[in-house]
Amino acid sequence: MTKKLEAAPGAALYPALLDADAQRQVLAAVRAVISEAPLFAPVMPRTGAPFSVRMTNCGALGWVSDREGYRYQQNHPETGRRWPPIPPEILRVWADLLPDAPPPEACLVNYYSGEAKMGLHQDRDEQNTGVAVLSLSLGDDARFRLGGTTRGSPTQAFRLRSGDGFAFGGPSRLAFHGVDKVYPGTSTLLAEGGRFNLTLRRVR
Ligand code: MD3
Ligand code: FE
Repeated sequence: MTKKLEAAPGAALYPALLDADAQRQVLAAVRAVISEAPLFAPVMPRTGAPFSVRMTNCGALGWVSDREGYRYQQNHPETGRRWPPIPPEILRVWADLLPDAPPPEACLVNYYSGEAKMGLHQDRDEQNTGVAVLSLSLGDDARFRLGGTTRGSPTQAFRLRSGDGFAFGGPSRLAFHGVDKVYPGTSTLLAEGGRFNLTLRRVR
């Protein structure tokens, strides 16, 4: 039923994975997470330079970045409270696409305003890179860039739309990737505009 495109070895794009109703349900769940665990403004290790995205997390572990470094931790950096659980609507998507994987421990929520972007990087703060990462996009379109496992390798660009899913396993799990830009005004899902990206991961 769900269309699946092999973007690269181990990288599967699921265009329009979530229909409009499912997007609204997942968005409502994300809003509830943010009300418990507010978006925070991460900064780069050492320099303290701000990210242009704001973030929060749900799940047993959340990814944070501050002057001390990048890491997973059990508590919100500002409230000190545990992250809220991953909502069932979001866990269901993981179980549907990755039926053989153990449940995710971390769900990073990134919010991109109109000007936000994310430079090319690898996700390697997880001890367990044998399980795929699952990304869900909500709101305005974005230009997503996917490279290979070395910084110099050629890259491909994909336009990610609200409701799209993308799973990165196998050799793509350690691929360089980033978000070049968002396209403001391309979705009406978020009243405030911009884009949410949810990234579900196994950490340990
Ligand atoms: C490929 N987020 O949070 S999602 C991140 O749209 C991150 O917010 C971007 O990169 C975003 O680390 C990209 C797509 C994505 C997420 C994780 C990956 C691609 C990936 C992990 C490994 C390889
Ligand atoms: Fe990443």
